[in-house]
Amino acid sequence: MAESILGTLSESIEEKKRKLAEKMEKQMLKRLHSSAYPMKELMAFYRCAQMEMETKFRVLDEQFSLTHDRNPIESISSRLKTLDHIYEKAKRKGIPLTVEAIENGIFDIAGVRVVCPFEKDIYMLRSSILSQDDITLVEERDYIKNPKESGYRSLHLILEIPIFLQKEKRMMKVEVQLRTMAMDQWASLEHRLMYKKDLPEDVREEMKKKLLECAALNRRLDEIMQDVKDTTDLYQEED
Ligand code: 0O2
Repeated sequence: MAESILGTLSESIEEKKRKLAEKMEKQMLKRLHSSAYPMKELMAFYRCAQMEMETKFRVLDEQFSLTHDRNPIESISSRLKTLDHIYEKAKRKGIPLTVEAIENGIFDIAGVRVVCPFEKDIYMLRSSILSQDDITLVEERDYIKNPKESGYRSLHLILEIPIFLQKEKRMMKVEVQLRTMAMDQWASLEHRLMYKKDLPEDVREEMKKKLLECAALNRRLDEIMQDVKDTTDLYQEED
């Protein structure tokens, strides 16, 4: 009897705690939304940083194409994380929902994706961008040399870049993902096929295996393409 009363009591305490946590989270979100201007301003700064970063890569592409008669960049795309995704990530990482904590704790709010024909283009662009004196490397994850368990490959750089405002210079972080066309094809399809799909566990595992197989094929494709390029380049140089 006493045990069941205690049990019910602790359940109701847990329920109260959960409701309080929910209430606090709602209040924090409300505060963040009501501080709409600082958050809007931060997002505008990220948009500017994203534009600056895109331009840097476009300039490198233009200049390289002049000297090498081909483009090292196939495409560039950008995205800003939505507020919902920012809040979700902040919650997952235990980051307080304040504008300052979000800026200091989430580095991929602005993202630029650069797709290259060949793997060597990725590392050439990496060293070109890092040699620019207004760029600082904050973090690097080389999922090409060390692919993720899923098979995902790309080079991720968190770069700090200045934006020049009316009366100040502000340093902003941008995540740059560099990939080959094969890596991009795999990542886009894998994301579309697996993301938020409610698959039975055995089917999910089976599909993961197949996607890993595709990743290995894609990797081989990149190797062969690079080899064909390097070989044909040798003949071109001899002409
Ligand atoms: P979106 O819409 O591309 O922005 P976290 O963000 O915490 O999950 P972390 O450690 O901050 O991860 O960064 P990580 O894992 O180095 O890189 C995250 C981003 O890389 C993802 O962003 C994807 O763009 C991409 N990525 C990483 N792993 C995979 C994968 O297995 N498959 C695919 N298709 N993409 C991957 P977001 O925020 O998840 O999405």
